[in-house]
Amino acid sequence: MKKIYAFVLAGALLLSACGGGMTGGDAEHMDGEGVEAHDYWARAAMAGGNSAAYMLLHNHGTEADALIGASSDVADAVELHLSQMNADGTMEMVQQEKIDLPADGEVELKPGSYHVMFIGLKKDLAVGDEFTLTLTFEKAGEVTITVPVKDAAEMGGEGMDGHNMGGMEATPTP
Ligand SMILES: [Cu+2]
Repeated sequence: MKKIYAFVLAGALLLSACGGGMTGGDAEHMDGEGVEAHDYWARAAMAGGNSAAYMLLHNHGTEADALIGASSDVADAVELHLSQMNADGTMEMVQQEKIDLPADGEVELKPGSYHVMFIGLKKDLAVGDEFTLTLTFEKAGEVTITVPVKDAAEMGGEGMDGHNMGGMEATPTP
């Protein structure tokens, strides 16, 4: 678990370094209230395949909330997933009914952990593309974001030097 954390942290730092200033200030920005999505991106993938979106969700409210669903027209199905490590070291993805979002707190959707899964892409998601994703929260309602497509290897594969993670087989998907 530690290995994955280090890997993901490197990706998050990379993201915040290049993701600043690209948000448009629409529904996802409700200053000091409700739920905000930050630093979102989705992994590039081919039509017919699967992809996943990652983001930081911030709950500004004083009550706990939860992500209870997501929808997009880029895929046949959009599900909430959690990737987790089995005792034998293999990764598996488990569908989640919801992803809890604590009061005045945040939850990170990231490779190898929580993610929004796109199953059966209707078109290629190429690096540089964007698509619309609607997130549904238990209390905050719907938040629609425009998600940029990025190269997952690039997002997570850099900044790994010095972590001695034993090679790419430690990289979970998605
Ligand atoms: Cu998944």
